[in-house]
Amino acid sequence: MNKMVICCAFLMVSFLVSAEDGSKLWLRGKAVSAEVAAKRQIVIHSESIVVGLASKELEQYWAGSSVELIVDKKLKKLKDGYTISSSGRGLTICAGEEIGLLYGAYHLLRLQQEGKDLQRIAIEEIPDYDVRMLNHWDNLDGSIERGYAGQSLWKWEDLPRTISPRYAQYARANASIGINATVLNNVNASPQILHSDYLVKVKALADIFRKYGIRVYLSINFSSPKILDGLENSDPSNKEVQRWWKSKVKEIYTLIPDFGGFLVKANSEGQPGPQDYGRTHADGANMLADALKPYNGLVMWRAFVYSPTKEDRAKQAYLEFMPLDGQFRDNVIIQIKNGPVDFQPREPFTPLFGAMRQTAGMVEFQITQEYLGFSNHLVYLAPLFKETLDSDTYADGSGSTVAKITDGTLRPAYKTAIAGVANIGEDENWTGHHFAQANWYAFGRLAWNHALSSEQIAEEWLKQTFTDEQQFLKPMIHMMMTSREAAVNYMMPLGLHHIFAFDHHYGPEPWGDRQGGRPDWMPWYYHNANSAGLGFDRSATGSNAVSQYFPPLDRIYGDLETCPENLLLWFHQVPWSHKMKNGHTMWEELCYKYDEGVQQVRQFQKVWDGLESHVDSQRFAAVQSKLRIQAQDAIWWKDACLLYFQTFSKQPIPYDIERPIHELEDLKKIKLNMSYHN
Ligand code: BDP
Repeated sequence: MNKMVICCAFLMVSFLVSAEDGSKLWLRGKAVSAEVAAKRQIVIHSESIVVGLASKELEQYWAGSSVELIVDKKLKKLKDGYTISSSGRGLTICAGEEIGLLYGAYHLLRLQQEGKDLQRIAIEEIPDYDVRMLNHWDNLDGSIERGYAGQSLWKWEDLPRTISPRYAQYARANASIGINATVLNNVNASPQILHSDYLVKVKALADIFRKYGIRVYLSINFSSPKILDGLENSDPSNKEVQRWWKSKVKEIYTLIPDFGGFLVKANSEGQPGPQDYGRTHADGANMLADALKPYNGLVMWRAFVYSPTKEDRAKQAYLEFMPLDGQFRDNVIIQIKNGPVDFQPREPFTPLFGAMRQTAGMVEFQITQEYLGFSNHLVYLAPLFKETLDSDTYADGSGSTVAKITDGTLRPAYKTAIAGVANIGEDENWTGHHFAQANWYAFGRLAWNHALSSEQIAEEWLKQTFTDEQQFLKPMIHMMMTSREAAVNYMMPLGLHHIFAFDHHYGPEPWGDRQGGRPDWMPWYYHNANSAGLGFDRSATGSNAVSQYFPPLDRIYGDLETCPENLLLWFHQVPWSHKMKNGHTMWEELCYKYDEGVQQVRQFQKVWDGLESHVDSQRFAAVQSKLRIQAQDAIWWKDACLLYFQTFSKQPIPYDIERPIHELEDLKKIKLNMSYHN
């Protein structure tokens, strides 16, 4: 070998060693040496696979003292949680259910990874929600609706025979943060998922996930009986249809004894549902609930229903579901998007939370960034999740937060649940953007404990995923913590919403219009810009959506003077000259907010570049490049929205902020070639 070849080989090897594609997520513990392992014991008293896994994780990665893992079925109050305590001899993890031991093991490993003091430990962890679930919007052809991290992880063609190693890696990552349920397929569901050929594939996945405490659920198409088996209709009051579902459910449970249940999008955006037959959502949900009940299965019935009527879209879920309160079986949970329109950068909470007193409700968040820059923008979503969970509904007086309404504290429930629409695909780094992994992580952590602060979760994640060096952590926690507000600023400040480009939802299109298209899919429906002002009047003089909120929120939101300024244009059509609290006019404030958003992203770039020495070169370059896209997009958003709204406000952009660098007419010509899927 000549010198050149040796040198190249050496470079190759060192590249491979340092190659960092992000595939390890936050699970980067180093395997302990035989010497360290010999000094301590991991003691278990069970043959079960889950307990075996807990012990294996500790054997491999735990560098501390001995650990004993004990299941005590009497510890019911822990649910699937655990305690960890220390004594002279070492540590003990106790749980009421076997899976609790695995969660406890991951907790210990997390503390170790974070460099926490492990000498004296007294931990008790009880999860806030029973069902902590991901919703995959994955189609059977491998595409993902609103997926920005490549194709689906599920290789339906190859299942059940070929098992990708990523299935177990996925399950392990979820278990490490307490996620215990997964809906495998898109809410816009193909009936085929219930075909026997597919159910054996689903079983293969369920068999892998079970070891990690994860139950599989499926989205179903309400017309399945008719489409799959040629029944005359899929009317829930038709006895044959009821029988069909009962026998389908039996078939599923024979294959998958711990199957979780169904997620249903019915009579929404063109999906079939009970209303096709003059029946109600309750009729449809109850039919499925009755079929699932003997197996303790659940129905997650989505409240995301709206139709192009004269009624404000933001009011429709409430109008549809309130009259049905009390009519649902106890194993039905109404799955409600955090905001009343649709996963926007900022929305108030959906007023159905708290209003339904006799029906279980759960929050649905979107982890995939359909409306937040796809996998191109660094937007840390824990503050958005917390904003909803901590919102006071005032349903039972002050302190009735969305979290307390949904976690069983204020509304007894057969099972409590929370869902997040997954941002996971087959990309090496799972989520497209390295920092989008933090949103998967944050969802899991908050589903377990909604009282955790966004800062704490960011810090945990950064320490495990990158490094615990303070010079890195401090600026990066700050960047993550401000990133959601930055996105709101450069996209839709002051309560603006849904002014996205049609269909794919990437980039601005406040001027957007489609001949003959549904008004409630058009930006003008939401921003109502005209010479008088900007915003949607949802006060008593407008759509009166404010009346769906409990006092005093109805009054607070309904009055221009008391409405929080970050929701002003959500609830009011505001004159351009309206004086804001800081003395700016609404128009000036809009300009400053857009500018602030752009400046924030430019600052993110500077901070990241300055941290190069703390990050491996591969992830450094990847994030740097994404931040460049984000900065360009932020300017695009600002120019598009300000130049367009200026045609109504007819006022100058304040002279102390950056001037637009685009022409409005050029921006209007941009048509991104993006499909709905991927
Ligand atoms: C919207 C998405 C659409 C989903 C829908 C839903 O644009 O792709 O099918 O939500 O949640 O935001 O059903």
